[in-house]
Amino acid sequence: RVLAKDMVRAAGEKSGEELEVSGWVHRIRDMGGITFVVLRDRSGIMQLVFDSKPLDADGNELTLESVITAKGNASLNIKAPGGAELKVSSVRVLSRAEPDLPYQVNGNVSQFSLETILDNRMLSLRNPKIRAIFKIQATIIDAFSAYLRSRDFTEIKTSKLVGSGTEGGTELFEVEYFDRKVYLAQSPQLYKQALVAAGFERVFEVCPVYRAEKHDTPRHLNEYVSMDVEMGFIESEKDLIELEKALLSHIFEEVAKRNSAELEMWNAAVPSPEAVAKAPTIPYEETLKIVNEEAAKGKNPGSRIFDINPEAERLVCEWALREKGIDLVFVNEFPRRHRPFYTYPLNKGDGGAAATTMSFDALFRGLEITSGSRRQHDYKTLAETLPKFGLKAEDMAGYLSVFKYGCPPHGGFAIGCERLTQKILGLANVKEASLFPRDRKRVEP
Ligand code: AMO
Repeated sequence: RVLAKDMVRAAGEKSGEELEVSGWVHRIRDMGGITFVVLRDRSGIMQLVFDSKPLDADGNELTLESVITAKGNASLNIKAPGGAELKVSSVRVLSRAEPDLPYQVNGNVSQFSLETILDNRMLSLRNPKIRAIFKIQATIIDAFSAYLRSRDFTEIKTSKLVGSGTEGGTELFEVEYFDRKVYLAQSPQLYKQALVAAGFERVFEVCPVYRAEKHDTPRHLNEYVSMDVEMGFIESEKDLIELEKALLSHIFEEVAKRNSAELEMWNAAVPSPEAVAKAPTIPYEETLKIVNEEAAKGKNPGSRIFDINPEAERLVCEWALREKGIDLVFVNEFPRRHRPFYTYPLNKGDGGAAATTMSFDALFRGLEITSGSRRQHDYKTLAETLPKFGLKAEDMAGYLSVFKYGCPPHGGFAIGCERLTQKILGLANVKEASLFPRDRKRVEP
């Protein structure tokens, strides 16, 4: 079987030979005497030429999206998509599509609303431009994993059924588990830390996580893919920022190398490693200052921004693009009140709400894509900290035992896979970067 991407080569190397192609009927153009059919396979599209109306074995006309196999001779034709075409001598319909397609697969993606695209997900995923999103996502996950393996990280898979939350108590989905209640994991946080302490030292996990967030925004999913990293023997969050810069550089390079066609479909580009190297790290308070100076130049010069909210994320990225040549910013030293209980203080022994922490976020093209931090690994301090975050030491006994019996200083971060995909391609909504997104209303398909 010859793929669409290899048609030109096949037309040259195997001229005169009969070739076989298979795929979905993408377009049909009946020109009277001859019919052009554009066939789509996993690699792209190709043109088939029939000198009479293509029919199946029962004499039915070909329908869009039917799956067929065709045989014939290939020849070069600069007017055909891809530059070659197949003159068909025989065709077999492997699976006939009903003619009443509820979604126009060969249409222009931008002509459909997100609702329509998601309501018809099984068909909309057939569109090459939509499928391109997930080809790029596959590269992101592959490059993420490959880079970490090359740095001696071990891949882990941890349970998604957990006894308690980690990222703040409110966003948990309850699950009935025999005669008790458990929760869907919001993050592999506690397990990745436990495995560092267990001697793995360096671990990573790519996994679904669950957030019972009630709001419907272009940046939130209720289930998303978390790309998690945890690393022992670090000094501060700055070691993690260095690691993430190298990791993102590698991911961007691989996407540029393997997915140039997909990037082109979306008119998108990834930053170069040189640009990533220039991404600034700015402490939280200083970031707020920059953001407010930027806001003062904008539409509402009187309004003040007190938090790194979505508006602030956008403004600081715009600033960085202008001043540093890259819209990637690492914000570090967040106040304790903004971070989970496990975050390590910047100044030893400082547990107060006003204290600063060894933590960071990565903001890319106006959106938070990563949170990370050094973790508190002192057993006593942790046990004292839990109640301040509304957590009970009894519920967290298993987690606490990690620190009771020898745990190195460590830290890590998590990249939201869909958010990174969204920002690489410039998608308006993070749901576009999820194969089967879950939101408050949608659990189908
Ligand atoms: P955090 O809760 O900030 O940190 O999440 C990490 C990253 O995950 C992505 N993300 C989301 N993506 C889509 N929909 C959501 N509802 C959503 N929530 C978060 C973002 C975010 O930056 N345990 C820590 C990480 C760590 O410190 O290792 C954590 O989960 O890209």
